[in-house]
Amino acid sequence: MDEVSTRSAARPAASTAEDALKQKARDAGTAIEAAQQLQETDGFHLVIDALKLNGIDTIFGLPGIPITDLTRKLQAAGMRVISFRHEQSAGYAASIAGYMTQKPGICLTVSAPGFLNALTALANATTNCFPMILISGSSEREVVDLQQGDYEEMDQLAIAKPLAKAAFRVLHVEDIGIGIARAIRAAVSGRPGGVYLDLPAKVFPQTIDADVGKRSLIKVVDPAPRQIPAPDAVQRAIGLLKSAMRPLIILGKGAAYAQADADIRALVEKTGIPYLPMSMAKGLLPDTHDQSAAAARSYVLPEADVVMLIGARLNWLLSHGKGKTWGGKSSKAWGGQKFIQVDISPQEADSNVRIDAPVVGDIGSCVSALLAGMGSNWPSPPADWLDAIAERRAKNVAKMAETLAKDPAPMNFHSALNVMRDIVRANPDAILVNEGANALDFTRSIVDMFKPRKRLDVGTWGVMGIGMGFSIAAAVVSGEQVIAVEGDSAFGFSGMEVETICRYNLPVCVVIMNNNGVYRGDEVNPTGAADPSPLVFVKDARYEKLMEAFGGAGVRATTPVELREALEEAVRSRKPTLINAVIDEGAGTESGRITSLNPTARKK
Ligand code: ADP
Ligand code: TZD
Ligand code: MG
Repeated sequence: MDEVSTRSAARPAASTAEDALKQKARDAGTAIEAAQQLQETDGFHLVIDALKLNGIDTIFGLPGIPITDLTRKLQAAGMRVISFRHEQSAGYAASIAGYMTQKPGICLTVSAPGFLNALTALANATTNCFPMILISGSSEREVVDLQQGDYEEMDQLAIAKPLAKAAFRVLHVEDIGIGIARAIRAAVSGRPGGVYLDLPAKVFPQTIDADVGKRSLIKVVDPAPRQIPAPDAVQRAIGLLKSAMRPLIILGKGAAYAQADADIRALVEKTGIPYLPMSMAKGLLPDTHDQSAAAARSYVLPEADVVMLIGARLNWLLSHGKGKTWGGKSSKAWGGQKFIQVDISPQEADSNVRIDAPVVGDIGSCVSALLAGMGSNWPSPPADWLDAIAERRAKNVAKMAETLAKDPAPMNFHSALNVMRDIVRANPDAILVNEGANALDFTRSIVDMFKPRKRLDVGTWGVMGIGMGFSIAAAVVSGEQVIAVEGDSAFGFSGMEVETICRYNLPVCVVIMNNNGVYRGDEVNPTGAADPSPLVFVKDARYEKLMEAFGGAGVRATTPVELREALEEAVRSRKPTLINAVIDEGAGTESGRITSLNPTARKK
């Protein structure tokens, strides 16, 4: 349908009064005036109105054909438009905004290359169950489909489909409302994920009668409906948990996402069961909680007899629920545990090992049903189990304290992160973004979190490049201080966004754990030729000058004292800051904690 017929089809019969107005406007000379008099709207405005109607107030994107004017008009309409230097960062920002707020984070890009740049973030959002909508402008369908070589030609919908939870395209202005409603529902209902919405250039300037346009918009009612678990499933889970001699609870980022913080804490405390937080579930209960078994992880996983997973998948991060980590005799053998899995996705159960008691529903509803079903006198777990954990925990904590107390020169991960740990304890509302290998693993194990959803990291894929996008979104969405602990390699993936941080004057302090390379900085080219090892970077790189280049504060810190001072000042001033923390280049290990997954490292 071409534009003219679309418009005439959508428009109600003109009244005589309208005809008169139209004539008058024509007489006045311009078509624009005629349109104004008739109160038409267009695709640009309907996209904006549809988003606003659904409570979307922030857009992460990067302008260009065909969405330049949309970014401008979004801002003019009072929305926050955060404009990035690379679409991948905008995409990561949108996805983590979605995780933090339970509203789909919106990323807006141009066609083909801009779309592709954001696609990694969309796929990562789907993988991590973050609700996000990637809206990309696209070229002329007729030309794209005949492959006639349009400007930035690409069949974006087809490419996005396998990487997104859902993908939609709007071809007519009157379908914008439906398109956005479907995208929102797909992103946030059930298991959240990344959704693609394709908006061809032609749709934006298409006009439609303003009233008709308004009526075409949908305010989505109950976008993420509660999913109540079946009572028998709840009873089955309670029965199994009650039979346990060595029970364990594992909290995942799905539990953090669900924002059922008080009930989750009540469940853990009422049962007295030790728990392990997955990386982004740290802080759901304070890491210093009595029942945290994090410091005894390698003891509790193989020893537990009944494990309740709440919003955590038995993927590689949990060694697939089997093998030696779980006390199995060989690398793929079941360790004998019985599993309860609380998850919104019915397909998640049995993905890796048998789930004896799946509880399917949203975590808020499931946890409150479990709490209700447990009644008031739940017996606490056997004392020998709790005592054994407490003993391991105390031993490991003491060992770690000893390591942290050392002050080697040059600084290592431990002595630097000992400072970070103090700063985060003193600022529990600050949001910690974290990526790298050693820089990630050491931070996760050393830096305690005290509040829910304060730790944002590389997630299910262990992807590098989330750093600045996550930091920017976290600061924009929450207004809180953000501290990004970055490997020097990890930082490089999104480093140019320090300009974005300065431009929006965000309270982000980037701390680069600078060990001159990927995992460590002391590798050499075995041939002796001039090219450096593929794993190392320029020695003593002055990353702090990058932040200074855009007006932020840059500090080079070579000792824990200097690092502490710089961090305290960053938090006090809330100024964009980059601290180049110089770490011993020989301090790290290959692949950090996941060396066993690295095929060549095992040969060594
Ligand atoms: P982690 O990496 O922390 O172990 P995962 O990303 O593997 O966590 O698992 C998160 C799980 O949480 C997913 O299986 C997802 O379906 C589930 N989930 C996400 N949101 C909810 C929710 N609101 N209610 C129930 N389950 C949820
Ligand atoms: N590319 C992407 C997108 N994600 C990845 N995870 C990798 C490459 C591989 N990779 C890791 O898994 S960690 C890492 C890379 C390149 C960087 C490690 O170096 P770092 O951290 O400087 O960030 P440490 O502290 O030196 O270990
Ligand atoms: Mg490094």
